Amino acid sequence: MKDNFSIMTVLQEFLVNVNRDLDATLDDLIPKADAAPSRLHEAIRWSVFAGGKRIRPAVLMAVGEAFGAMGRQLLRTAAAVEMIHTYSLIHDDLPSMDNDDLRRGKAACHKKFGEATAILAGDVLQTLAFKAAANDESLSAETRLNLISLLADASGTPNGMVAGQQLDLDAEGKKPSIDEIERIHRQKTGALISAAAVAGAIIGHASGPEMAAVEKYAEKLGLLFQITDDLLDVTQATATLGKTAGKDAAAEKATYPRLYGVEQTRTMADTIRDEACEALSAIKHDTTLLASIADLIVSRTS
Ligand code: GRG
Repeated sequence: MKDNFSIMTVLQEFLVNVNRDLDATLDDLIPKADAAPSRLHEAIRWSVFAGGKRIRPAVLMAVGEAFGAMGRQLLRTAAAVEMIHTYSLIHDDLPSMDNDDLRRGKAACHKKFGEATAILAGDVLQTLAFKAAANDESLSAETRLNLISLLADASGTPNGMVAGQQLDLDAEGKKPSIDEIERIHRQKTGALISAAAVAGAIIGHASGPEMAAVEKYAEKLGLLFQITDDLLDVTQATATLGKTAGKDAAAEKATYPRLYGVEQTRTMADTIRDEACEALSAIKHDTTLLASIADLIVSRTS
């Protein structure tokens, strides 16, 4: 049995390796900054390589590796998920959406390159993501199609991220019920995190019951991530977050702290972390790393 310190050391090492390999894959997949039209490619690279935490790729790689998949079979899909995530952040920061000047500790894409280029940079990242999944020669055609369908459902509508963003916009200034808040969280943030975990399980050929366990774990992880994000928005400073703090309250956003207060929300986050870890018990492989990712999410400070 490993102690907590060695589990965290293994996790840190895993994250460093994921970041290194993922960045190399993204660098391959995205046109170079000097390729025409260079303003567009500079804008894409500005946002992709701005220092994100790479949580979604880490979840995908950890699940895939738990089921015995090789890193090279996982990296393109992990890059696809990160490209979809980065596109969503670029569009979310636009004046017509969340109107934020700061992302990943740097100027938001539209502040640096202008609104029109930022919209196009997000558009291109989305198409590059699906191209990366379609052209992944390390996977069978059937697996690629399953992954493309999974990513499309998680990104779009009616149950994916874009629909979740619309629900979030619609809820501004209202007092949504807990069910409505959960639905927004599940779609806006949870859907892509869940898809990352499920993609790892698809690539690792998880059995039916194990896939159900991954889905349960992933659903809890997505919710946990958003609840933590809500908590950080009210408890952390802008410099620590790398994005503007306190925006949810200012926009009267639908959040857990707004409904339950900070302390009760922390307790709820701990319960959801425990439920995520319980779901892992149905998996007959080593899931220590997956449990430590849930711990990392609940204890993160940015
Ligand atoms: C505009 C299509 C569209 C969708 C927007 C992602 C999203 C949906 C909105 C972002 C708003 C937001 C701050 C949501 C909270 C959870 C979240 C997705 C945080 C950002 O993800 P991190 O913390 O970011 O993983 P990094 O920069 O580390 O990758």
